Amino acid sequence: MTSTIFVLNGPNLNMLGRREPGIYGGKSLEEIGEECRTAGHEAGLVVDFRQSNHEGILVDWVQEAADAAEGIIINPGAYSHTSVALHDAIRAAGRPAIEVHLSNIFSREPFRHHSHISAVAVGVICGLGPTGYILAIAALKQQIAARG
Ligand code: CA2
Repeated sequence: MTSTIFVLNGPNLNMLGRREPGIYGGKSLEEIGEECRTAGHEAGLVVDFRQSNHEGILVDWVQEAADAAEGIIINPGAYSHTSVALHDAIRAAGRPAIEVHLSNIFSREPFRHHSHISAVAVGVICGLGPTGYILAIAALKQQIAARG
């Protein structure tokens, strides 16, 4: 049976490709979403790719994933560094979650070095640009299969 995964993106990631290409690369979020859908299809997964600038909407989607998805890939954007609500939602969802960042958050400002999400993720990928999402899809497929 085909599994669905949610790929969730947080605040300002809708700006990708329009500003700060030196940090985040030149691809738009729409292009990354299309690449994720293609990689998911090749892996036998349906990718539901979403973005919101609102913390509560991201929490709603993580809660939805508990029933509607087998796993979650999330780039929480700046909420990584602030959101206990997203931490709690991911913990409660009971689905494997992989945290992705386009940039290497550890080579940037100190306030980006801690993520509230990492402790409730099965793994974290950062610094590899959009490739990180594709690697996360392959890894999440393994996680889902291992859970039966
Ligand atoms: O590296 C990442 O993927 C981040 O999650 C991106 C967040 C940042 O707050 C995290 O520390 C690391 C910011 C996304 C903002 O994206 C923009 C894209 C273009 C122009 C402006 C912002």
